[in-house]
Amino acid sequence: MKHLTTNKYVVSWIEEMAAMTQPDKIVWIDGTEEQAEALRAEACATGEIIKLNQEKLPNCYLHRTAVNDVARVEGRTYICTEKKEDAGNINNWMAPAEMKAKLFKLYTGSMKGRTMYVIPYSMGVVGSDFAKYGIELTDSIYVVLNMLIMTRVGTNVLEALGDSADYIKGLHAKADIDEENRYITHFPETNEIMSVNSGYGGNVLLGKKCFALRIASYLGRKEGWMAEHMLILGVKYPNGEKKYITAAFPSACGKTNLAMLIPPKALKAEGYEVECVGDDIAWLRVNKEDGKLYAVNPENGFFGVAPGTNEKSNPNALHTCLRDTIFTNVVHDTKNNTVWWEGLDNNPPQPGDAIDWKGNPWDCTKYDKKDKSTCGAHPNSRFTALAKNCPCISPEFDSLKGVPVSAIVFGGRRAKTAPLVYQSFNWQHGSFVGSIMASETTAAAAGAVGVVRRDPMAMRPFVGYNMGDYWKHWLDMGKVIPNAPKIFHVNWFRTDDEGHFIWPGFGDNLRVLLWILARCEDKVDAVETAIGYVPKAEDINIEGLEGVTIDTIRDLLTVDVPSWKADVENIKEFYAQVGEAVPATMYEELAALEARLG
Ligand code: GTP
Ligand code: SPV
Ligand code: MN
Repeated sequence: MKHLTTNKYVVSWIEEMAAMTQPDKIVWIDGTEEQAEALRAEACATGEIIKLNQEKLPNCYLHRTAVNDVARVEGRTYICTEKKEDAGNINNWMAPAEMKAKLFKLYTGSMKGRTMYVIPYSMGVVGSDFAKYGIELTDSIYVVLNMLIMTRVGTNVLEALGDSADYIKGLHAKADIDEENRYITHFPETNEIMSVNSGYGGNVLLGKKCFALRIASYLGRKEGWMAEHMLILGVKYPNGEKKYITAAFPSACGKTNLAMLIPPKALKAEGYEVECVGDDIAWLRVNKEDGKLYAVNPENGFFGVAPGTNEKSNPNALHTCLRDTIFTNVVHDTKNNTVWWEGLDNNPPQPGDAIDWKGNPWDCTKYDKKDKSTCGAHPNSRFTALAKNCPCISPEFDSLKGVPVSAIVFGGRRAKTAPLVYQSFNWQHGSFVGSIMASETTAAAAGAVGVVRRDPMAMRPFVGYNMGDYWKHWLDMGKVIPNAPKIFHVNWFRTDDEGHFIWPGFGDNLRVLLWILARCEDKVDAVETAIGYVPKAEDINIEGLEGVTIDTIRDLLTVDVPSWKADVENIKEFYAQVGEAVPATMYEELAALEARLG
């Protein structure tokens, strides 16, 4: 076997993994277009992917996963540290030796008759201070093609790594796609990720949630930086000035949509623009020169939710995935050889011309909004698309030092309780606001949908160590950022008594972002409430907004004291569950909130 590197740590690890999985051959991924094209052709020949209409959707493909394998599996995701308390009560834990013994059985011989692909990749711009390197071994061409979009892949990564042992080892084997033996496991103390029996997104694209959040959050605490489930966007003012915001919302709660928003007409006319730096993950470091927190997006593409994406809700995302895209689990329109999903438009492919996400003929006339089993596209179907194809991608996307963050925004999907927007009193209180975040669950993870659960900093499924220690890291970071961002909380999802969203959302969310940025510069007043600073209703610009009056805004901004009191009780239970590692400061903030609520 000829390896693309002489790095002895890399070579010996690959040989060890190959001895266990026993592939027929090993192929290095070099990042060239020729190799990618050959792999696409091979995957088309086996039916693993379908080549779509190349006139309408150049270089686009469709893939369907196994029916039992359509989302992240939190119940089968493990943090394997030597001591259980280092993983904490919120993560699943198993001792490394025990987990490895279990995995050894599942991996042994799993690649017989298959090819093992070796993917050298970088999270962040190769050679930048932020960048971290990884190698993923996989027996899935689909994974290779996705990684080529989502990360920076190629021989330059190996050159940058040199002889160093400082890289993240990732092993993925499809095995039998057996849910009973599916494991997504992390060994933060030895920089290893091992995934088996899945072929879906976040379970197998190991650079994403496994590395850039779970392992990176662990490294961030050790090294004094942060890895967060956050979008990064820039707001360009009519005078040309730019301000950057990061926002943490749980899975399928609006990061991609906010990151690429198109300003409403009235604001566009004034000259406002929004630029996207990232839609899912932010790595944050303190800049020594100006003492501000700087953010980079370590990814190279978007793995975005398809359903609901349309010309009105998110035209930028739609245009991003018109070329060089892999669609997963959407409807195949066989007449046009294109794709469709719920919420794209009102012209679904007709019976006879439509194949659903499971690969069966689909009858759109039988579609019933309330019955998920009638969907053509899976609710968690996705597009994998290149960031550079996004019409509003920021010129700072490839920046080596990142962008300075003015505001950090937390947000969840909550029908009641959380107002449209509020500002925390300071960093410490803001960290507390993050720790008590709650949101209704979505199709992004296996399990029930629509159940409110606490999802601190939108990181509940992604913290690679003890949740309480993670909160302590947040509090500690506040002490070492001289010019720290201000921290806010938003909720686009408040509903009326009939269950309709009150706030129009999407592009109109810019109206809220402008209030947030005005607060960061002390340009606007606010009302102090028990939970934080809330806008004066007249300070949210509603010019040109149909159906929304100042009374609607007042309603959206109310702090409902009884429901907050009920929430406090639920927070106490959650803190008890997180356990001993919860910093005393968080309990002080909780007591202070309770006192202010009266
Ligand atoms: P992950 O990729 O899973 O981390 O999710 P994400 O946070 O990027 O979610 P995304 O932007 O893809 O949003 C998913 C869902 O939220 C879709 O169903 C959207 O239609 C809906 N959504 C996004 N923004 C808004 C909004 O402002 N208002 C309302 N009502 N729905 C929204
Ligand atoms: C999420 O679930 O938050 C995602 C999709 O962004 S996945 O990559 O599958 O985790
Ligand atoms: Mn995500």
